[in-house]
Amino acid sequence: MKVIGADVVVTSPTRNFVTLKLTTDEGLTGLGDATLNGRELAAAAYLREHVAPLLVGRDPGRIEDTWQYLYRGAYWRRGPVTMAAIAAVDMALWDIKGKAAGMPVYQLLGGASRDGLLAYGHASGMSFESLDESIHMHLERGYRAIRVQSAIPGVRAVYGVAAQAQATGERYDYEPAGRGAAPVEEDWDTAAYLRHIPKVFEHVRQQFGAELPLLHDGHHRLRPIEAAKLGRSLEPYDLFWLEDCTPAESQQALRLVRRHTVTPLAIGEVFNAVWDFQQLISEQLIDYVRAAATHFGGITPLRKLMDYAAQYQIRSGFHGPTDVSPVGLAAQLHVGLAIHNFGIQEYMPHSDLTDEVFRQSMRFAGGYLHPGETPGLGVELDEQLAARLPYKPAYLPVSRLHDGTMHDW
Ligand code: KDG
Ligand code: MG
Repeated sequence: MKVIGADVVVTSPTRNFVTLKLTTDEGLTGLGDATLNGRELAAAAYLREHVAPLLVGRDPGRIEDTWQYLYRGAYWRRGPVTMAAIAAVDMALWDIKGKAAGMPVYQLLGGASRDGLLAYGHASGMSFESLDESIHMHLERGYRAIRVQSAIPGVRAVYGVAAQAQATGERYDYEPAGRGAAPVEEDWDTAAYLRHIPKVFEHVRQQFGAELPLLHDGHHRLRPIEAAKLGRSLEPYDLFWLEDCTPAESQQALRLVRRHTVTPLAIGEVFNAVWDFQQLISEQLIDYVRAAATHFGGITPLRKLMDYAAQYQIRSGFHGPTDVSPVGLAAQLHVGLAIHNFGIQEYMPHSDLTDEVFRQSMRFAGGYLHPGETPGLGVELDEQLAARLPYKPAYLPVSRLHDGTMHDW
């Protein structure tokens, strides 16, 4: 079999997605996700200009070799743009291999290690009351684990907190990336945040009891000693994890956090190679790996990363926001089902329009996800509909302190 076509589709059904479609001379096709929120066209150009021409004529069965060719052969290794492009190729090749074998990809990875993947949903609120409504709504939808984010008194807008939409009960695709030519500016106050968040979790535990797994995302905003303080102050509320408590690239910062708190830590949604995790895993500075197949070079390196993490009893918590496309989500569901050291899967449903563009075999029931039994990844792209929904510029917000200083968002 040979690859005869490599097409890049950029489409925007409520948000932007970059998808690679590979076509073979035997009529099989494969899909891969290269969506890089706020930098979509850079990933699309990298694929179109520098990767697609190299794929035509190649044997799609040689997944490892193609991955190494694109990674080692480029000289300029790593980085989110490069690794998202390689991820799309890798996923598309696994999709083709699954279709050729007549099996879902998880079967090619060793078969299922469990019946379904425990998922967590995103609850948030501007007040305790709206937060409670949002948690109730998620529980009614079947979620058995909940991420809790809250507005902070004195801070105008907090990233990850949906102002209204959540409590309406309607299908909702939280889109933090605002459409427009430039990012929206939000503000931030670390001291106010550190004072308020323990009160939020005290309230949620009082309302929802001791057993519901609760998670929280710090969005890389704290210095190590602040993160240590937060982790310690949240200990009475028994979090499943505290995510991205410090800017993730400073691996040694986590030593300090770890010395002061036993709140479990999850990190890595912005990482794109095993080297970003090396110290965190080998020194057991984290408990959960947050990588996404889309930003980590695809299924092949994600599987290897999890085998490395398994030696240190570190589990998966793959990044599953709505800017990971249904193709990227499917890729990590197949990995999560196959590995032994699965932990939890982030799951925010995509919009109805996104689900029309990407038809999925994936299902969510009773709090658990399953990639389905369709051969390959289990996602089909409606190219005609995708073509009618062109790219629109959209950016994540930026964040400033009250004196105007730029802060880690
Ligand atoms: O593109 C960035 C978002 O995917 C990210 O901010 C979402 O932090 C996030 C999460 O944990 O889902
Ligand atoms: Mg996060």
